[in-house]
Amino acid sequence: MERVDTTALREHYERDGFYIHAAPVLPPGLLEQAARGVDEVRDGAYDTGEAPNERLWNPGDDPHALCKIEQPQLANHALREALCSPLLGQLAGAVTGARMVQVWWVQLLYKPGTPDAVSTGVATNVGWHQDRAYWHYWDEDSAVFTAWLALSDVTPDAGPMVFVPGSHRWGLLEGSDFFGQDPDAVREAISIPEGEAWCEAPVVLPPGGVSFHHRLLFHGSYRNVSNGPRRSLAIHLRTEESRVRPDSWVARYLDRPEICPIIFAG
Ligand SMILES: O=C(O)CCC(=O)C(=O)O
Repeated sequence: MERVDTTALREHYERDGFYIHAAPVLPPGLLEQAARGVDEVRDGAYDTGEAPNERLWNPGDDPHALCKIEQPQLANHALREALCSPLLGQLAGAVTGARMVQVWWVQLLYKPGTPDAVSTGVATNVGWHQDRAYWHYWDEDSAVFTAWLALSDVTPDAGPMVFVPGSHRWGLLEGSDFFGQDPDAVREAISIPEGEAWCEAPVVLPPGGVSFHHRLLFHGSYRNVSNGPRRSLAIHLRTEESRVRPDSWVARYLDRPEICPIIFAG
């Protein structure tokens, strides 16, 4: 396994609110199976016999629209295996300095290539948001964060995630809008603190590359204008410094290690 310079990673993550590991964390065979797994789950084929938690796109819906599926690893063996990549766990431990890191939720995000979007009229942006704005079921200071795993080549024209470096230090602000399709309007509704600047850093990744981002970091993504789909998993993680509300819908999966594996134990 690759050696990880934990100090440098952590400094980078704490300073910018994210860290990008632009080299595959999965071996080629598993990468190929996981990419196929994304397509199968999107098509409604579940090799585990279990359905995902929720799907916001179904076969027969507009093929140009963003496809978001909750807990896809319930439905696919290769996606379960991908979550357990030892390097993914090691990096997650390194960026946070945690003793333990566990997967608590996964979102499949399939953003079709729409080079001709003017004629299709479909918007597939992900609006600017802070993840924490949606995560009320975790106690206030819980150390929850995200690893975003690319399962296709996320080139600059493929609608990569875009981070706003340093915005994790602005606190939790009003205005997050994951489904907002007008990036300028969403940004204008956010009160950027005095003396801070809004800068955008696209996260270009090869297949198998991964980025980690802080729960308060503003991020979103523009349209995929390439010719192929952008396949990814947003893998939501927690450290030992987190407490979930026991009655929440998230808590019910935490005791299933094949769905919410512990990927790092330092
Ligand atoms: O895939 C995207 O463009 C956005 C994903 C996201 O919001 C996240 O991983 O927190």
